[in-house]
Amino acid sequence: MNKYHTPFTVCAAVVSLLLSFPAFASAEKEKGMDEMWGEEKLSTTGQHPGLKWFEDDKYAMFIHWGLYSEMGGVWKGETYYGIGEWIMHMAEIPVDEYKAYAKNFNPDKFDATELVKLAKAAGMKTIVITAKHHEGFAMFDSEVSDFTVTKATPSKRDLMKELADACEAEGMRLGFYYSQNQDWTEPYGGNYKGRRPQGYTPADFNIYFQEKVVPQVTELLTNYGPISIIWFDTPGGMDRKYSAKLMELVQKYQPDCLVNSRIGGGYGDYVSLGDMHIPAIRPKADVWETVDTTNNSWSYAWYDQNWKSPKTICERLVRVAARGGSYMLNVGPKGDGSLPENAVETLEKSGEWVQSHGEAIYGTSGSPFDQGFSWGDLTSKGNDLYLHVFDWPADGQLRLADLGVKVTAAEFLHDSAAVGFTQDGSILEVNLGSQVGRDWPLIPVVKLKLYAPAQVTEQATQIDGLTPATLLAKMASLKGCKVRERRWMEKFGEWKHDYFVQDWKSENAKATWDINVLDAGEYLVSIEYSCENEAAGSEWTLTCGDESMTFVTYESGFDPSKSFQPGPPRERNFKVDLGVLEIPEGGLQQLEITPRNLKGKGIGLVSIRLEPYR
Ligand code: FHN
Repeated sequence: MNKYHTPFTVCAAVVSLLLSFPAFASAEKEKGMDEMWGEEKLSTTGQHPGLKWFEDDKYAMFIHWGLYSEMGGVWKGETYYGIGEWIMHMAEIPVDEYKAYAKNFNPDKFDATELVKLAKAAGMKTIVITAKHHEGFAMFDSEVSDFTVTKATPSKRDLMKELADACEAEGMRLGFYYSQNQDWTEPYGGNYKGRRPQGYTPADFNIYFQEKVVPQVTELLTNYGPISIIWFDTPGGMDRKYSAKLMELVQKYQPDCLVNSRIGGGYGDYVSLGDMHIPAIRPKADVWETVDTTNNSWSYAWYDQNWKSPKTICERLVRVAARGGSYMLNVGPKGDGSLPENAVETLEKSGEWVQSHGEAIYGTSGSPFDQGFSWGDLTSKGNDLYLHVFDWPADGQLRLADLGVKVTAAEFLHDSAAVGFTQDGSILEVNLGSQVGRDWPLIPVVKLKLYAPAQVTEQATQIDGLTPATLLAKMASLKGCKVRERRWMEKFGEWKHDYFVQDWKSENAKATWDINVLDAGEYLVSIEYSCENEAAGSEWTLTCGDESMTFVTYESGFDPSKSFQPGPPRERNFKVDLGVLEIPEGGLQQLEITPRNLKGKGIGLVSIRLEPYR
């Protein structure tokens, strides 16, 4: 065996192992992780009174902490790359050995108050922690299981109680993550990793549910004071009667508590998008959140040094708030309860920005524009608009299309220094000036004061002549082709998402974007696409008014995600510069792509980028 295992070898081994057990072979087809999310349309979204605080607070801490944290990505001296809390699955750890490992769990460096204070310093208003993850181990005292921190580890500390007390003392909201479907160490639990008992049928899930889930969720709802969120996960395949029962428990014991959509069955108070999904366009759900990681893995993994910078964290928070959502950022303590230094530093540093720019985050309503900009994004509150500048534009100028209302003043939020602007007809120009010679916050924010709330009626992508613009697949009108969502993992458990136009039926097919040209002129056009072998050599025409350009597309090859997920392989995305296109006139126009000589089903077109060409 190699020293290091990739998820590919591990998954392949697990699948064949599962198939070697008759019970698994017939009844338990392996599901993709995204199939397990159980995303469904909610009927109850927007009705729970608790959604007011949820939407206002915007920012929460997620914590993945369990036995897997003590392993830190290593089993018997071997490193398993991927999300750490899945190590039992990746390393095929036998159930007995996994359970016995609990004796090594010693949270002697866990200080609940310190953790809550860190969340506060980061600007977070709620903590949601894994009370029980898929491994089945309870981080709390439970009467119905021996596989708990209080009974199976030497420490015997009820860690959830310690956290609940610290949250109460510090005025922090508390939520519990509970894996209601998957339980890898329970013989009747979802995706049990051992051999099912003689005579097992899938209906026996009911035994696990009634004897473990119902009592444990009840314990969490009754023994730890007020709970703000019960965060369920991976319901995929679970009958909706179980989701209904869980909802009933929450309503009975803690009616103020919110429940996320991963309870399954179409229940829940708000939608949790797919992991790590920062949506480029405002999602359809009324109330939603994105859950994200500080590095790659949710739980601690010794090798994972891919820490998001403080600025990246703030940008992702702003992007989510700008699209009207809430952001929950995860940290993974080590088994001893201490946090990796980078996680602490990054949260403290990003927290300084969040605290000093709270006015532009908390209680905001998102951007009046459905999509963000390459230079940054917007949030709004009442008559005020906040321009979050991620990338200082080359000549210090920003240009925005019609806000529908007069701007009365503009200033930097951090020091109230006035910012120059002109509002001529329908175009607003904001003059940030030079970036040089001043001490800027991580993300400078311009506060625009308006006479009334902005009334944006035009959502066409703005081509401003100053900064690059991206035309996304999801914004296109389509004829003879389709838009699809695609999710893939770049590493095991690390999700990416995009939308792409595909299945071009004939040379009459076309994808058309409305664009709002604020500055006519020359633009460098590039596209991002994937292309399978049979479509290689297709020719395409891109047209805007009387101007057009022609290009050919080549095979883009496969990415490695087929190693981690069941299902067909995914083509890699290519980014290619096509050349310079003249857009001779300002105002509302259309840009369209059509096949000129179609091979196979053509490309998967992700986006078109227009960059001012000077
Ligand atoms: O399988 C889990 C994973 O371990 C992690 O807890 C994430 C967090 O959203 N949820 C599931 C996968 O989506």
